[in-house]
Amino acid sequence: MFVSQRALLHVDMDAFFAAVEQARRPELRGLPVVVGGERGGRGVVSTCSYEARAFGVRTAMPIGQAVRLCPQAVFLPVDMKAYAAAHHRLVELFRTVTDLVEVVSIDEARLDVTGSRLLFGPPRAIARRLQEQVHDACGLGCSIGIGPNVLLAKLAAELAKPGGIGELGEADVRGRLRDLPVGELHGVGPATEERLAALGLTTVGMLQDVPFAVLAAAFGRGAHGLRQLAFGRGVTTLRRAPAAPKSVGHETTFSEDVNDAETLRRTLVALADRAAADARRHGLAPHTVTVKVRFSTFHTVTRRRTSARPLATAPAVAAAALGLLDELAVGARWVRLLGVVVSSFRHGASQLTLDDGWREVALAEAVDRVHRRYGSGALRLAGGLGGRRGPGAATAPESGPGEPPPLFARGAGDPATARPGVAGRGFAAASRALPART
Ligand code: TTP
Ligand code: MG
Ligand code: MG
Repeated sequence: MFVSQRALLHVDMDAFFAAVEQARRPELRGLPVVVGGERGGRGVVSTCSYEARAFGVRTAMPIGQAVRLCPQAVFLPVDMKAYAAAHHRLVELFRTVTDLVEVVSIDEARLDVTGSRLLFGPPRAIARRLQEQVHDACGLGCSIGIGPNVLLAKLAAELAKPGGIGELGEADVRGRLRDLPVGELHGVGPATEERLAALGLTTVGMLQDVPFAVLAAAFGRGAHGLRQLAFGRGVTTLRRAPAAPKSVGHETTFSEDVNDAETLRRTLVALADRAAADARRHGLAPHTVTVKVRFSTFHTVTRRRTSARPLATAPAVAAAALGLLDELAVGARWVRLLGVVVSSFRHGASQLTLDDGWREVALAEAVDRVHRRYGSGALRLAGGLGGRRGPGAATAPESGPGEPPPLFARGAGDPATARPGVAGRGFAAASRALPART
């Protein structure tokens, strides 16, 4: 009989970007490799091989400092195309173990192997096999954590770095976990760590034992979350990617009919912007754009165009939509409704980073993030509505969420500071080096 407890694997690649460089250039294996920019450049370290870490080089460190610490290191620019390709190969491999795979970041994934045990044996055996497969297929090393929930599995992976397999179960919560520094808990950021230290709480055990009232006095509503972390309680079910939609679109019914070409064009660009953003949120890149025009007579016409190349960005969708509007020769007729739909999704948007257009995609994704955080009026395409909404902006309902995974995993959110979107340690500084995140 198998125990019914959930078995999750957390896979995190070792020195991911640097390892991809070493895998494709065998002469770099065993050498200190720093990824983030050329020697003499002004960037920061994205990551470095463990050989470079031995010299004190770390993620988010200015390249100049890395050069001083380890002058003999090989300094390489970020090649996102190569890392994204490796990421896709890895995810495919993970899916051969279980179809319950949650991609956490470019180098991290969670696998629910609860049901795979009958076929592949105990979680540790599955993890060992997976490490071998990752090595054989991609020439990369990874660390794997096994746990009953995402928190313990991730922590186990971190403790097993590099190259190991670790396991943390319920029994460890009152055992091994107690001696760990609080900062090891995913979700306790540096600020919280400092505030805990001010209370004299430096280990997980101390955080378990401190009277709740003390914690509540210092952290208010964050106290509960901290206590949960201290006892290794985390989510046990993985987020599956939502089913991909066949099309996404937006339409506007004008509060008063419009026959002014400029207003129509600006409205269309705004609609294209939103449709493109929705597609990207689903990780999809459309090949087809459809424009719908309903006249004041209620007569409705549509026109569509399919392009061989994916329309990965809002400007590409907008250009196609404007072309279609021209073809529809609306002329001086009064228009009641305008709509843009994108469809024919063939590739994930993240795969588009493999094309030349990936910088543009990255920029568009950054704009999406600003929209999500500050509202859709925060940034607009030039040529869009210029901050003013079209006359009567009655738009179709937003398509569902389903955000693509972040490039790098972040903390589970710092429950004590509870600021959504605050990046994990070292993230903000290092991410500046990456066009994808700026
Ligand atoms: P990590 O998994 O945090 O680091 P790593 O894989 O390089 O090393 P480790 O063995 O400790 O897991 O991040 C994955 C990749 O994301 C990393 O190779 C480079 C990139 N990255 C940045 O570019 N900037 C950052 O601030 C972080 C954290 C990661
Ligand atoms: Mg990693
Ligand atoms: Mg990682």
